Amino acid sequence: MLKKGLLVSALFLSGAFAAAADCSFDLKGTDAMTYTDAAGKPVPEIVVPASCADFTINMEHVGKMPKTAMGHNVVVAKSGDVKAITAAGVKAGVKGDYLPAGDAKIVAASKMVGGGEKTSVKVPVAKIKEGGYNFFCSFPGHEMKMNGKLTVK
Ligand SMILES: [Cu+2]
Repeated sequence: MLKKGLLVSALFLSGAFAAAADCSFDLKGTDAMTYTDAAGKPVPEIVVPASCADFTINMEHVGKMPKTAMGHNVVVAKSGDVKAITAAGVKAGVKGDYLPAGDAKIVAASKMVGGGEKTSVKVPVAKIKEGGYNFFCSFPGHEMKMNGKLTVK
């Protein structure tokens, strides 16, 4: 009885961990104005499994610079809307996380963080299923380097 119970909980736990891994991605932000994966490699694209209801992008700022100088966030929007969002974001300033408040073009956005801080953003997969979406940092000038494709497969 005890053995069977342990096996069932082991299976349940491994299933739960696998699901969590599939529907999330761990991104790092650096003082060099880049996003990297856990291994420190560039992230030109994040593939989102179509089976996920929500997809979470976790972002850890592994640098040391403050939010005011090298802040990073993760914003999701249609590729064609990125420039308009970052342009409007400059006006919002660091207090507004360099994002226009209430802009319908923003599908999802994390808060802006500085070195040593973490944040995350939950993306409703149904909203990005049609394709053509990107993830990027809205800190002024960062989108040039901190920008990748978000592809549902
Ligand atoms: Cu940034």
